[in-house]
Amino acid sequence: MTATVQITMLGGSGVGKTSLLTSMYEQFNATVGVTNLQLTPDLESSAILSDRLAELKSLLEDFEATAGQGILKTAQKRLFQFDIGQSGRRPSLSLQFVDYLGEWIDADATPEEKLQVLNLLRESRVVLVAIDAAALMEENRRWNEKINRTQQVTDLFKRAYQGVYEPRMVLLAPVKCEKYLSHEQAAAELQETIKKEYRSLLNFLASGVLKEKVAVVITPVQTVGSVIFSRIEVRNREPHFFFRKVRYDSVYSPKDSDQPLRYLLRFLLSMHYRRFGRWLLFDFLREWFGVGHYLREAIEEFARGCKESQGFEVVQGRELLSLDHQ
Ligand SMILES: Nc1nc2c(ncn2[C@@H]2O[C@H](COP(=O)(O)OP(=O)(O)OP(=O)(O)O)[C@@H](O)[C@H]2O)c(=O)[nH]1
Ligand SMILES: [Mg+2]
Repeated sequence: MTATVQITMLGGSGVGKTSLLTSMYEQFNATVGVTNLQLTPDLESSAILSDRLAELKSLLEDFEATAGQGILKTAQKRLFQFDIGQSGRRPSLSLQFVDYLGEWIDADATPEEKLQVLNLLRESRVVLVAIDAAALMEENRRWNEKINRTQQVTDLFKRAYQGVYEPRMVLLAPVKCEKYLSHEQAAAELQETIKKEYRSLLNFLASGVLKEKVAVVITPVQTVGSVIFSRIEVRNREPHFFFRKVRYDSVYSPKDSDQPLRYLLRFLLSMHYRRFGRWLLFDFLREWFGVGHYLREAIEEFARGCKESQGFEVVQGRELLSLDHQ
């Protein structure tokens, strides 16, 4: 039996959701390959993500980091499916990443579009909130609300997470953060700013039953890597964020894009292990030992590679990421 879990990429238009998913996809094999697991994308997902990857690899020396510039703008909601299981066996878990159009949470989105996002959040086991770090950090946070829509993201969670029964994970993933991870002090500043700007969301997730049910992790990712924030140009009151390559011949070199994937798999496999364990105990005890063993090993392997410093932090719900707590 294959269990399916849904994962939503959340964030305003152009913050970097599709790029984040692309750079995670690129890391799948390197991250999972060291375990006894295999991750297999469906053919359409791998074809589309390979195209996005090619675009990320061919960014210009000086480019504007907005939807439709650099990489193709997401034109419709898409599901990317990846099956995961013991190498050579039938997959036991299927991951479905949902990538939607950031415009759906814009002020002028239709009620139907907003409702779709709300339903996605309700149904998703894991939510990756892509946060445009340049909009968050530059010019005294002046553009943060406009681009990251922090308040709206918070309100969406408040509505979606009423009556949450099963464990969830929220990954706050600052992207476009090359400049802010250049040294330890800058990384700490990024981390603090996130906690400050998302305080209302974090407080909500730490309230009542949610505290035990929701794991929250901050995982900064450089989905391009070899570029740095350059300037903001304002035209017709709209900000345009520009980045440039560190050197004219710099090549695409994403950093830490394996991290959200590691945390995500650590959480999902721990949950899968606990759930699987309950019903398998009756019948397939012998097989379970085999299955249980490879899952345990994989979870421990992912945990070993999870970063917890230089901007990374498990804000709450550490027990949901481990097998010690049953
Ligand atoms: N410097 C830098 N630029 C990035 C990074 N991630 C994304 N970008 C740029 O931001 C642009 C928009 O990224 P997308 O991934 O399309 O954003 P999105 O959130 O999927 O946008 P919609 O699909 O329109 O909602 C890309 O064309 C890249 O040029 C990053 O980590 N660093
Ligand atoms: Mg997109």
